[in-house]
Parts: sequence; structure tokens; C-alpha cells
Amino acid sequence: MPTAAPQSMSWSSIAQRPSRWRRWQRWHVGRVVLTSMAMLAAAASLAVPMAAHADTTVRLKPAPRYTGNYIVRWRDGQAPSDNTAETARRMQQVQDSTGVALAVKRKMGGALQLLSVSNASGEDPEAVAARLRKDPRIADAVPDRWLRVHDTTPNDPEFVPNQIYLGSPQQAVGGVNLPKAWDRTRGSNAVVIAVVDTGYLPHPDLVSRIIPGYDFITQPVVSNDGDGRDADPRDPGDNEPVGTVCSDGTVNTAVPSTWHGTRVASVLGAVTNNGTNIAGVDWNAQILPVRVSGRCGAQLSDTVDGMRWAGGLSVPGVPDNPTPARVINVSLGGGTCSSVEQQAINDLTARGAVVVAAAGNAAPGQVAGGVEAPADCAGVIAVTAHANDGENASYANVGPEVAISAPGGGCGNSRVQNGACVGGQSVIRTLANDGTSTPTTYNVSSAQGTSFATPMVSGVIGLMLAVNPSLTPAQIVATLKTSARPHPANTFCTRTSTAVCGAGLLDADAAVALAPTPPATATPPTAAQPVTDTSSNGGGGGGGAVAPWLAVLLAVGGAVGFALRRRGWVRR
Ligand SMILES: [Ca+2]
Ligand SMILES: [Ca+2]
Ligand SMILES: [Ca+2]
Repeated sequence: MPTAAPQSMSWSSIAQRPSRWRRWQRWHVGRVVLTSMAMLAAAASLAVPMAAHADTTVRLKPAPRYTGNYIVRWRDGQAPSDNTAETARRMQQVQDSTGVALAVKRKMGGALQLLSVSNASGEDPEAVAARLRKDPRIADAVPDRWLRVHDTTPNDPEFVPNQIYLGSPQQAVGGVNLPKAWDRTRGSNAVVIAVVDTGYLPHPDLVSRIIPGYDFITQPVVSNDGDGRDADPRDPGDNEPVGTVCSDGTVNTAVPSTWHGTRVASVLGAVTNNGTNIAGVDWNAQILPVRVSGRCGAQLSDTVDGMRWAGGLSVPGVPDNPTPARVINVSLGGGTCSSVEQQAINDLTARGAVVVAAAGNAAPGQVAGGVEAPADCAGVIAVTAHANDGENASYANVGPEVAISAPGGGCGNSRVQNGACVGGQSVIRTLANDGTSTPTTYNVSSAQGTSFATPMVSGVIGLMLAVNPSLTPAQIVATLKTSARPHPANTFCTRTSTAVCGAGLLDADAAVALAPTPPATATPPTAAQPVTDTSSNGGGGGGGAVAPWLAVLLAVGGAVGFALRRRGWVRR
């Protein structure tokens, strides 16, 4: 079922960012919904979490919840039948001895009997049971109590009310099914997941997960930190003041900062079960921030260097990465896979690293299109997005390159009618900042886009690697696809004649369960030959006379209505 956006949410209007939108319309577009922390203050408090494998040395158990009944074993081995004179006599004898007024509810297996108590309201059930055990007729007495399924429910205040997309398929058809997965593992800090994006902010619900990364932005006009490449990947803001001139000649009106890298990192690895803000997918992996995108976007040259470095490959002029990532999350892109991107993917795959990339989003008012680079490169795990109801989001690009779908907020394709979303849309809760240029107050705010579906897949791969660190990239892909749940019947993805939405919906529990014994993979794919960029529609890696490759952040922006309802799959 979809989750409606909270009412007090303010949408980041397209009117605030016209120049970037115009420029981005060739690529993708997105919607970032900003919500103040104030509206979150009312978030419900949660039940105490139950940890099957607590990560601390303090092993506290939640207090039991009692039913008010008692399970008794009689010393004579008899379990008297209901409503007989013998039963009444026995109950009266116990009451005379213990003061506890008993009535038979039913016999149980094992010569036990379930009894109700009418005069012990408010007493500690354990104390009542202790009194019963002192009766010479009673061999044992135990308070009946409620048990729970051992789904792990983190205590982050956003989790239950606003992060239903992380829940079970019973909670949301499109849910990632994480509570059961978290009973199996909550990840390992031996796993490093890189976020190739705008850098990071030390958000209090994220910062302890961040390890030292690198800033690969070469041009100061893009980096907005006063210089070229450096060892500090913090995000100074990618806002574009009025008149910012990008290297493609675009002159911008004011564009606010997106804090996109922080948002993306928070989806996969917000500090979880800390009673604060949101829950992430993986609770323990280390997050490696690799900054490539700033004002005007990300250049292919910086992005490919950053991806290579993230996975442990050397980049001239940059110290080697001491903590290479097994998973490289790329929630940005544009154009068609070129030879340089493909070679990076091949080299990373050969090192055992997987690249997880967003398929891209439709421009406002446009029909969602095909998968864009680097998600369309061979060997990349391309991710499309579905709404909480499990249907492909109307903005989400699709195509045969897509491996899997994950929640990204938005509106299921078939529910977009006359430019509105029938039944309400879903949003992804992310960690961000109120600052429109430089950072000010940290917040939790809502977002939509394949940008946010992608780190859900990256985080689940982190969980898989925690239970089986020897998974190869091919085994990771096979495990994700085999464990995916089917796309809902009679929705966009099942109506297309060819598969364009990947193997199905991401299922963390099934994926983690399968990870120790991954499906057989075909002969490990020989590294795909670099493809030659023949695209003429711009955005490829060509260079020369075409505009510089500028990857765009794959958040959906602006309350401009929804991507037009697709009647079929359109490949550009
Ligand atoms: Ca710099
Ligand atoms: Ca920097
Ligand atoms: Ca948290």
C-alpha cells in the first residue's frame, strides 16, 4: 500500500531550480522533498527492539508481556476436566492454600492445564506463580505470556511510521523485507561500501559510519571548496548561485544544495537502532565517501577516476585507497556507456567489487526512458525503482539492462492519472540539511528517485557479504535476481512484452538467506569488451564537439506532476 507524503511536507519546487532542470531534462529529473525536523518530533516511539544477536556486551531482554493466565502441572499428574465437582473442589483447595482464585480454561498437551485467575489483577504474575508453586498439589506454575516473531525492529523513531518500504511484503507490497533479514545479520564492519556522489555531511545519524574517502572534483567551479582534488570529501554544497557558468556554457539561476551524497549514504547506512531519526539498510558496513559531483553535476573523467579508486585501483596523483570497497554505489549518471566506463567496470569486477548504479529518472513531463550510463554498462547492477505498492515508479527508467527493482518512492505507473497520483505516493526518508547553500541545521527529509532505490540494493549486498564474504560479483548478481520477489501482477512491469524491470523486487531476507549457498553461475563472464561509444544523442563519453559528460544526481526534483504514464516501454 502506498504511504502518503506527510501533509506538512514542502516540496522543493521546480521553480526554484529552473536552469538545472532545463539542463537536466535531457538526462533525468527528480524530486527531492524537504521536510523539517519539527514535523518529525511527533514520530511515534517504538517498542523495545529484540536482538537475536545483540551487538553490545550488555544483553538486556525486553520485559515480558503476560496474558493473565497461568499454566499449571498438577503433582498427581492429572489435569481435571472442566466444570466437574472434582475440579471445583481442587480449585477451592488451592485458593484456600494460596489465596489465588483459579478457574479452568482448558487442558493442554503434556498433562498441563491453562487456568485463569480472577483475583490477582495488578499483581506481578511471577509472584502469583510463585505462590501457586507453594501449594502441595501443584508441581509447577508458570505465567502465560506473549511471544513475538523475532523480526528485528530498530528503535529509530522514523522506522515504523515512515519507513514502511523497509518492511515486510505484508506491510508494503514493495517492502525490502529487512526485519527478517536483520535477524540473520545486520552487516559487518569488515565490508566497505563506497558512495560515489556529492560527498558527505557529518550528520549525527550518519557520521559514525563514515570512513576517510577522497574528493575527486578537479574544477573549483564545480567543487565549491576552493580547490581541485583533495582528501576531504565533505560536501560544501552544490548550490548554484545566480549566474553560475558551467563548463557547458549554461548560466544558472539560483539552485539550492541537494546534500545528495548524504541522503544516499543514509539510505544504505544511517546509524540504526540508536533511537534517532531513521534506520538504514546495513547497520555495520563502513561507508567510503567518494566525491565527484558538485555544482553543474559530475564529469565523467572525475567519476570514472573516483569509481576506480573506490574499488582499490590506482589513480595518478591520488594516494591509493587503503580501504577498497566491495560495493560501489553510483546514484548518478547520464548518456550511454562508453569504453572508459566499461573498462572501469571490468577492472573493478576483476577485483571482486560490484558497481550498483541507478537506472535514471524521467524528465518532468517526459516518458521515462531507457537505462543511462553507467547503469547500462555490462556487469553493472542496474536498479530501477518502485513505489511502496510494488509497481514501477512512473519516473523510473527501465530497460533490459535492469537487474532488480527497489523502493524509490513515487507513484506506481498505472496510478498516474491526469498528472496526479491516485491513492497517494510514497517517499523515502533521508538524512539531509536545511541549508540551501552551506550546511545549517541537520534534518530528516523525504526524497524520491532511482538514486534512493540504488543504495537499498547496495546495503542488501553489504548484508549478503557479511554472511558470505567470498561472494563473487557474478554470485552477487545471481543471488539478488534469484531471491527477488515477482513484480506485482497487472502492473507496468508485468504488462510489458519483454522484461525491462529486472528480475523482480528486492527481498533482503531471501537474498541474505541465499547468500551462503549462491546459485550456480555460468562460467564467470569474461570481462566484457569495452564498447565503443557511438551515441549521438549527447551524454556519451565522446567528448569532442559534444557537450561535456555531466552526470546528474538521480533524485527526482520538483512538484511538477508526474512523469507521464507510460503506455509501453520506450527506448530512446
Ligand atoms: Ca577540492
Ligand atoms: Ca574537498
Ligand atoms: Ca538512526
